[in-house]
Amino acid sequence: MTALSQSVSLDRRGRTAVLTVDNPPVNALSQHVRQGMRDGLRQAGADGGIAAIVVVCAGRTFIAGADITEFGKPPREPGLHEVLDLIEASPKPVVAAVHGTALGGGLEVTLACHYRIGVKTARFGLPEVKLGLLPGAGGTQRLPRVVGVEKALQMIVSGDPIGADEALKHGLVDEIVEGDLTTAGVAFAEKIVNERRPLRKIRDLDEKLAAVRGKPEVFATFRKSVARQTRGFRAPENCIKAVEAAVTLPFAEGMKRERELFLELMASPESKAQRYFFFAEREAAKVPDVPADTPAKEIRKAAVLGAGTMGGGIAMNFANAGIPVTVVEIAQDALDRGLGVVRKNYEATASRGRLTAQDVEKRMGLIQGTTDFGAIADADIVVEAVFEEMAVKKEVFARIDTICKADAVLATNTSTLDVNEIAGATRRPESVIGMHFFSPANVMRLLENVRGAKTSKTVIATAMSVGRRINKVPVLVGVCYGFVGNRMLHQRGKQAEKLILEGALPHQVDRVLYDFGLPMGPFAMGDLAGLDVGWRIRKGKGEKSVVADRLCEMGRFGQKTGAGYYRYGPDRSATPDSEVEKIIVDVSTELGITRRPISDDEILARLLYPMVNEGAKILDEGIAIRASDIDVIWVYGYGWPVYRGGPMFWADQLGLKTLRDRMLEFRRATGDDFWTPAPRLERLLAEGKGFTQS
Ligand code: T1G
Ligand code: NAD
Repeated sequence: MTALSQSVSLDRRGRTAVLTVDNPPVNALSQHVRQGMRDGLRQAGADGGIAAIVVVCAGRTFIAGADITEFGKPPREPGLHEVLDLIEASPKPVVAAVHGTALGGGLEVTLACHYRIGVKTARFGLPEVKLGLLPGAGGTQRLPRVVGVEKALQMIVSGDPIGADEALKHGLVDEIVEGDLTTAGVAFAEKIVNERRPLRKIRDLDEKLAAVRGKPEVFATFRKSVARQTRGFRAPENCIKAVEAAVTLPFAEGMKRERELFLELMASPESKAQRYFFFAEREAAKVPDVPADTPAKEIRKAAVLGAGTMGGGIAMNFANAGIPVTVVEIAQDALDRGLGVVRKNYEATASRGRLTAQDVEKRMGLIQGTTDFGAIADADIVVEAVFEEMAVKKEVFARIDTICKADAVLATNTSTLDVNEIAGATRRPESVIGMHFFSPANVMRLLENVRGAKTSKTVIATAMSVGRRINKVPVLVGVCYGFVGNRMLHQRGKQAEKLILEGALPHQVDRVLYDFGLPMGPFAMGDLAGLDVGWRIRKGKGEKSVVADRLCEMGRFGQKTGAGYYRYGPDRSATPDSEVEKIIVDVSTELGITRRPISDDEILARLLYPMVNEGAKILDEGIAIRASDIDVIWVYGYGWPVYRGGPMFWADQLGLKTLRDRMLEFRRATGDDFWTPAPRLERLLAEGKGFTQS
């Protein structure tokens, strides 16, 4: 075995050279990997005793792409294109042997090889679009030549990987192998040599491109089919253009076009944001004082208290992960209603072909309903989702404290109440943590885990790991009113109401945020969640929101009553309602406010700047560990467009001076301390730093 660089070695098995990449954790194509591969290909190429070459990886996966940490830095030789050209031009067959994931530049390496084999569990994908990029090393030119244009478009624009069986079906791999992969790779290479099989260069294939040449409707139809989910993203269109170039241009020119489109994206603010977010999401999993090797409790059995809007969805998450879950309700009818909603949700998913009838029964089989609290005695984790009233919560926690086993994790899904006070209702506050799911709980990926003053590290580690196991993105936050997401949302809500009293209208305010890239604005969101939820909380706290209160007094709770800020049709389409506009104008008059035209720019600043400013306070109070966690919360919990990174990253791109100065302008205009910049904002500005730059 010859070491060619710190991460690549060359070995010889009979007449086959084995090039092994070993660059933990995911064999990214760092400079030393590219250099080692180049040198290995040259050596094996020049060695008369070698008839074939196998490329294989050590560790848990095949090459998972270019090294994202090298992006934005000066390029270092050799480039990936040089390595791939060496592979494809090799006079000896080169076979890629894949396990784990062959992603991005990793899949492009296999596409430059003459043959590809993989293990049954291997996955193949081009996820570059998720980084705001496109496959920049021939993926957009070679993949359609193998799997066809439609399949290539689907894989490249979704960025989602396919499994080995599907890869075999589409000709992306030549064989699925078992046993030791290197041995299987060498055997396959020997077979190729012995059978004098041709050196298949994908660049020379044209049949699947010809099938689409002169049919631009294929691309038009595809563009239409992805328009909704790619709204605001820059990369998908460049991906489509690159595949179009594969169909309309000779290979070498197609590669040039791919390069132009790639470099355009690499320089774009959207890709910068999405690359930032890739690492932000991975950082969010790390809790500085809870080391990664902190033992987490094994969760074999779960329980959920309350089968209402949230309880049912939370139970589905456990069942979806194969974890048996007991759902406890106070009354049989409430239980039947709640489990009925769960079954309806599963059947709706099955009707869309995303689950089989067997899957539905299997998951329903994992969910046991009861009104007997005793049934949760052996649960490893209990998630409470009962009414949002402190007295009810404390009664429930005192009760489960006497029932649950000593090392059970006791979690509350409260969205506003003090987790420490709830924990205080037990004799084991160290076992209590907030697990704040977002509605609909079986869909929204965000999970705000709320660390109480006494929550133990094992309980934190357990909540973080079970969060990932039920396919959520867990972020650890501290105890305060509304935690991170809702606390920032609350600041935005205050301005939204002021804006419609001063002259804007709900649909104008909502359009500004929709155009910015959010799924909906504050008024449409209120109608979706139900205006009565906030109304009950405000009444409980003696607070007022004049227009919203007036709508609720009229029974206009939003979508659930067919009218709120908007009027809703049978298909739930929203229409601005002149009756609401009249109420708003009347309230302005009653409050002595002279209405004025308000620009979209002012609306955007007044909605988003207070959120960022509140984010700064949250960081100063240590409620969030890092600014990028706030961004992960907003992207996964509130649909903040990932191509803008998140509110804190966005503020950095906007410039903290711009933000601070505009806030001071608003403060001068209103005399309202609401617009006072947070100390952290002023401090970072003075230090010339940003929220997300350390
Ligand atoms: N470059 C650098 N670091 C990477 C990396 C990469 N491509 N992929 C992962 N890491 C780090 C990650 O930050 C984390 O670090 C650790 O590895 C484990 O990752 C020319 C331009 C492979 C499915 O987009 O999807 O090729 O936090 O926690 O859950 O066309 O990582 O431990 O310090 O995610 O098991 C295209 C990205 C690049 C794939 C494994 N490739 N990676 O998931 O582990 S662009 C991708 C993943 C490209 C070419 C273009 C996943 C994974 P740390 P992890 P995991
Ligand atoms: P909900 O009113 O829809 O459901 C609450 C359920 O709890 C009811 O079915 C009720 O019968 C049951 N219940 C009440 N007391 C009980 C008891 N002692 N034991 C067992 N069951 C009992 O309320 P929801 O919207 O599902 O909210 C539940 C919790 O989740 C609240 O704390 C809320 O703040 C929080 N939350 C709600 C949302 C949301 O969007 N609705 C989002 C995040 C968090």
